[in-house]
Parts: sequence; C-alpha cells; structure tokens
Amino acid sequence: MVDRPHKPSAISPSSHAPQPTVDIVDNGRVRATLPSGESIEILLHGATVISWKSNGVENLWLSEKAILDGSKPVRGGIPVVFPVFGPPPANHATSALPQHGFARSSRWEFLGSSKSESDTPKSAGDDTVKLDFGLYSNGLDEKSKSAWPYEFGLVYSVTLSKDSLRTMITIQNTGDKAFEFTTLLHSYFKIKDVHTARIAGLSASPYVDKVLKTDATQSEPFVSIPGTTDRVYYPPGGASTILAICDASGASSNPAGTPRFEISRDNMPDVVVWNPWKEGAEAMGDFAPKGDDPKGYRGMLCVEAGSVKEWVKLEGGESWEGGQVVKSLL
Ligand code: TA6
Repeated sequence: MVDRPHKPSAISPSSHAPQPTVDIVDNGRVRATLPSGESIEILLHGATVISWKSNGVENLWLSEKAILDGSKPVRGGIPVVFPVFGPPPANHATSALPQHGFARSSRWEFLGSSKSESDTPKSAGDDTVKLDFGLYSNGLDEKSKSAWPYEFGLVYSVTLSKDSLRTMITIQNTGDKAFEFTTLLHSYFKIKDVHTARIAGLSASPYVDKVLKTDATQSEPFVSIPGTTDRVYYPPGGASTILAICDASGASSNPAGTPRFEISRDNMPDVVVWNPWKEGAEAMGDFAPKGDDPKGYRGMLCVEAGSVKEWVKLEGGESWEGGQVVKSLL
C-alpha cells in the first residue's frame, strides 16, 4: 500500500451543505431558517412564536394589530400560558395573576440553539434547528413575583423541521415550596375559512362550552365552527389522540375534508377550541382585520393543547414536561 502523506481527506458533504441559520434580531426576536426554506420567528417577549413558514406559506395567524413591543401578550402565533389557564380562580395561589398567567407577557432569555444537519446534501430535509428559551422566578417582574411567590424554572424548546414544528415546555419547581399550575400552548392557526374548517380527533369527547355555559359531549364526528366558539375538550384518549384541522370545502377523500394541520400532543391531554367570531374580534383592540375580511376571524382558528382540567402539583425539585408537534400538510 503506497503511503500518500498528502492524500486529501474526504470532504464531509455536510461541511459544504448549506446549514440551518439562527439570527438574533434587534435584541428582541430570534429567527431560524432551514436550508430547505422553512423558518420560524420567536419574540423574547413571552417566547411567542409569531411566524412558522413551510412550503413558502405562513402557518400561524397573527393579528395585523398584534402588539409586539412587549407591552401586552401577542394576539396570535403561539402564546405560552403558565401558571394558570383562563381567568384565575378566586381563593387560589394564582388569584392575583392576569388571565392566562405571566409567561406570555414576560421577557424570556434565549438560551441557545442546536442544529442537526443531514449528513448528505440530498437528505437536507432531515435538518432541524432547536431554539431554547428560559424564564426563571428570579428574573420575573416584581408584580408577578409578589402575585405568585414560588421559585420555578421554565425551559421552552421550539424545534423546526422540514414539515413540522415542535414546542415543548419543561417546568421545574426550583424551590422547596410546592406549587400547582395549569399550562397551555395558545396556538392560532392560519386557515382557509372558519366556515369550512373541521377538527378531527375530538368525536365523543366531553367538553365545557364557555359560550353556552354548559357541559356537553362532541356528538358530531368532527368539530365545526358555526359561530363564536370557546370550548375546553377533555378527549377520553387524553394526549394520545392525534388532532387534525381540515378544510371541508372542495373534494376530499377524507370525511373531515382536506387535512391542513396534524397536532400530536405529549402530556397535554386537554384541547381548547376558540374563535371569537366577528363580534368578539370587533371587541378586541388588537384583533385585525375586523369584519368579514378573510384574514380576520374567518382566517384563524385556535386549537390549543394544554393541561388545564386538573392542577398539576410539583413538590420542590420536581419537574413536568409537555408539548406538541404540529405538522403542516400543505
Ligand atoms: O383560549 C381561549 C380563551 O381562553 C378564550 O376564552 C379567550 O379569552 C382567549 O383565550 C383569548 O384570551 P386573551 O386573554 O388572549 O384575550
């Protein structure tokens, strides 16, 4: 074997394949892009995902009057709800907190990114980029700290892949005083038309109808949105039930219509379905466009994975993790 001291080393394809990119923009948001074009944008305010694009299409709905300067929660994208979903109950540790808690209106830290690159250019579709964000009790504003005096650490991971977005939250009790919480990912999906939208995966599920103020059971195989809708579903299969947001206009071999999004959940057994309809949108100053504009209430649907029915209790040192993977089927 002739020794070839100057033999060129094998060039690792990945060393020349385009890489995922991560940029911190104007000190307030993080953008990540895959070589295949998919992208996400997250505000440090609330660690709110405000954009997720795949196949050149925006998947999340964001109000045209969403306030992005950190002065209030974002109307759209994926706000993070913690430590309480909804209006906090009276006579509870969360009672002094605002609706949906403080996580979505706090400034999170960007903890960093990790990328997995495909080992050959031809499998660039395997690239992923994970962005981690942290929120800690010692970094909380005084008002929230005094309203909810517990020691905690949250790590929120947002992972972009070619056709999916994974959002996972880890909650740790870093003190020695037990606390309880509810949590939810308040996802606003951009859809074709709420009048023809259908949600599969909730058939026979009990739910609380916050509009009619009744308890009910999903009798139709698919959830349709006939008007103002605000329901908290407790599917019998818990987090194991895969949900699909479909569009029933046009021909489809699928009985619910053409699937647009598929939502898999981890440790988030409950599902909130919300659309404020025209009147509700009219009443929200940061909701635009108004009226029957297809980019307004008609073009959005909240399908929100959460753990909201029961309080989750963490003793000192204990952790909890949950989240979702959303696939865009375009
Ligand atoms: O997730 C549904 C819901 O709880 C609705 O009741 C409605 O209040 C919505 O959240 C928006 O809440 P927000 O505090 O963001 O205006």
